[in-house]
Amino acid sequence: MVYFDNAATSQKPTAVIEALTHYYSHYNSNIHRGLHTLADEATAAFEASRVAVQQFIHAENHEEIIFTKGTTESINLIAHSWGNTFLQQGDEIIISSLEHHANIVPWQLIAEKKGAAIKVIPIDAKGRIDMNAFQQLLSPKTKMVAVVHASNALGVINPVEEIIRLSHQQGAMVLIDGAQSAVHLDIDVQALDCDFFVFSGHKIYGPTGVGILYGKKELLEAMPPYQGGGEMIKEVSFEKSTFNELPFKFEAGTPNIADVIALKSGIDFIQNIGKSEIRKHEDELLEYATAKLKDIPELHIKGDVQHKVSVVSFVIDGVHPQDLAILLDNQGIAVRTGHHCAQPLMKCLGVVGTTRVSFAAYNTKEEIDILITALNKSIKMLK
Ligand code: 7TS
Repeated sequence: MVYFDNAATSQKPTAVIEALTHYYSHYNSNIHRGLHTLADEATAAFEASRVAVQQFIHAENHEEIIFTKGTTESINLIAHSWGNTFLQQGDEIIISSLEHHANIVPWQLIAEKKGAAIKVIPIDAKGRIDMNAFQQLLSPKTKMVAVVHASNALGVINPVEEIIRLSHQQGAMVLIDGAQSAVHLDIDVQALDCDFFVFSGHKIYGPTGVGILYGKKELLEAMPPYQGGGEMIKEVSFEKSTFNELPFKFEAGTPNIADVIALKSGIDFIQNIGKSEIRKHEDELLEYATAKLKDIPELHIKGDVQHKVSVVSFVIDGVHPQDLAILLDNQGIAVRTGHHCAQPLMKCLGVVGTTRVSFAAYNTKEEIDILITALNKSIKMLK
């Protein structure tokens, strides 16, 4: 089995699986509200995960880390809570052509409700953002710039530092979708100075069902709760409720305790090897795979740029990605094919979909050799 679908979700280190089992076997309990030993233990582990995430992205305060169920929910929370409060008729939201549907649809929903407009930054044929066009789009009407850090479909890394700087000059907020970057790149939200940074635990070797929303404290404090219920209140009467402080204001109900706790083991896995070591390894795999893929005459890489994370996306003349995926699967190779939840991007690139190969820390060059052999065999069968 060769697993090259890491951009969709990574496999889980043993320590992550054991952290889940250990929690359920030894200290399963609800958190923040029990006055007993198990509840204290679970609460401490849950909050330790928050601190681990804070350090992972170098946030100033642990209150700025909100646990959600994924990148998708994090963006929906911001679009709903921030958007309902701060967007007005005629305001503009800028996104890029590279966005995952999760960073398009929530903005469409709130834009429609508030009478705001969405503007889209174009890209060139290699998937690079057109920074001149971006500057043309930016105006005092721009209230939010929501862009992906690294494209899930192509791997292309966006110049987010420059995007943030230019957006702030116009007084716009910036949300960075870090779903693909958090695992590969060093993230320092204070140095970036982004207003929001969102990502998913399951793509950084953690369990599914945990997402992270980082927001600057003063912004989160100015935003109303997303959902109401337990945990997020200070006092409730039938007439009126007052809300808990950060981060609990945004974490209504019993959270995903086990998965949040186990996320820390995923982060520890990355930190123990070292992000730069992992990146060095992944870059080698990327370079090796890119060179080998380019040897196949009818294969064309999409997003073939220098500055990218370990994702290679390609099309093959006369071969439908779906047919290819089935043949590769029969040979024990997991790749992703299709539009990668980025239909507008596929349209910009003029393709129906691509075949995407994405690498993680545990992949090897031998596995790439297996892929290349299988690809050549499959192309022969399909042509
Ligand atoms: N943003 C980006 C850039 C993503 O890659 C994904 C998931 C999401 C948002 C949504 O994350 P979720 O955890 O809330 O689902 N990307 C992919 C992918 O490329 N293949 O499967 C999921």
